[in-house]
Amino acid sequence: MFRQKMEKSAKKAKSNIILALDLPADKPRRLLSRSLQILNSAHPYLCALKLNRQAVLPLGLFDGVQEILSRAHDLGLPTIMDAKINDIGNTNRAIAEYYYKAGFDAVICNPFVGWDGGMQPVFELARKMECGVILLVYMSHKGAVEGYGQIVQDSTSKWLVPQYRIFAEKALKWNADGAVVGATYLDKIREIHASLKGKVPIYSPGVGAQGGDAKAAIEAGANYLIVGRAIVEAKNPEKAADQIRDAAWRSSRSRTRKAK
Ligand code: 3DU
Repeated sequence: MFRQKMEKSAKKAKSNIILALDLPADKPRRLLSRSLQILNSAHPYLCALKLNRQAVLPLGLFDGVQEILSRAHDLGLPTIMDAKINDIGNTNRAIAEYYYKAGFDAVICNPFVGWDGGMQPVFELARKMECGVILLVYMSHKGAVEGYGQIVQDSTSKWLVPQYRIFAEKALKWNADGAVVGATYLDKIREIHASLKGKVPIYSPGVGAQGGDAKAAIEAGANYLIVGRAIVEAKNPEKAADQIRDAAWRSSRSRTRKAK
């Protein structure tokens, strides 16, 4: 359901840009009105909206966040909660349920906790509620190598492999709706894209403020780009969203043509 919603939305808007609506700390009322302002101006160039705890903490999940979610849904944009859920199954399930019930179409989770008593309850709930689960596979920041990039012994095969390879395999095995791979690591996008065999779409954060390039990330294999500060903190968020959308959409069109 969620995957199809995303595909439909991207096709309609001719955009694979997901807005990360992360604003610098401010008074909740000002945060809410600025968030709605940016969403209202940039929405024609977006395929989805992502919030994280930076927004939920000051605005409240069943308070200010509701206004943003209902506006996004009125505009036809699927919504993603970047919760990076990372606890025992019972807690994970409760957290995911709050977000889904609040109106989020998908949550981002950390596969590090494993399946049994970890992620299984979240996937079961997601299927029941027809919502999505996106897994972190390789994050965009410098220190990602210390966790996602470390060489570990696979618990099943006993082989030494990079952690992110195992996470990519889990994304396939668990039938995740997306895999997050930083736009700042093009070689990782290429490698993970190959191991996902086109069965799990890649969501790439890190374009702009973190140094990643939209065109290069799409050419490497990303399906969607998660963009925050390059839009939100631009003088003209609408124009910034349009420019990034244009570069990314052209590259994804040419990738599709090459693949045919
Ligand atoms: O760097 P930006 O301002 O474009 O924001 C990127 C967003 O994506 C931000 O919400 C952050 O929490 C999220 N994100 C990453 O940056 C890196 C990841 O690996 C996963 C999510």
